[in-house]
Amino acid sequence: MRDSEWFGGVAIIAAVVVVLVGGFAIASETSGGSSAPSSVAVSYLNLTIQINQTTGWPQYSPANFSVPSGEVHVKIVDQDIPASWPGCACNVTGTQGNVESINGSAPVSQVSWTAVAHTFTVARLGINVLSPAQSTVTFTIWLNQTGSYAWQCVDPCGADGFTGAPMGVPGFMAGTMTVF
Ligand SMILES: [Cu+2]
Repeated sequence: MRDSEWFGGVAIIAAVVVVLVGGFAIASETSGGSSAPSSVAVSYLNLTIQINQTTGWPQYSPANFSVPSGEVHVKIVDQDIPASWPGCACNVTGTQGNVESINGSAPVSQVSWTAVAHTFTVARLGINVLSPAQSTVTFTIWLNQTGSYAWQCVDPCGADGFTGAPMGVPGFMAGTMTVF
């Protein structure tokens, strides 16, 4: 390589760096201006599962709630006592990537039946999320259509497995999610 070729290469690299730095500066100015680019609406939904002190039943709180359409980051804090669900396939479906994160872990697409205490299941949207006791579950869902969607826990957490309260009791292990 001759010296003139080497210096030519350096000049081209320097020019590219200048263009990149210049582009970054322009992008920063634009994002701080009044005409911010249209962005995807992101909202947050926090649900808690606690033992109702009056009935002694585990209860989702809130059980009936409204959430904007778009991308929703959901967090479920499950404070119930440990439980298991023998025979459960316990696959995560209907979330972004069909995964959930438990206590900040790497995303998982399946949860061991030995740990599952409750579920958050929205049949019409194909959403099924597993909730281990005394854990925090996070996941992201996309809500494309407004309307009312029934949700329920399909884990047999009732007095007699699949039957009996609070299974299917509105305000406890069932409710309505309104997408607006
Ligand atoms: Cu349940």
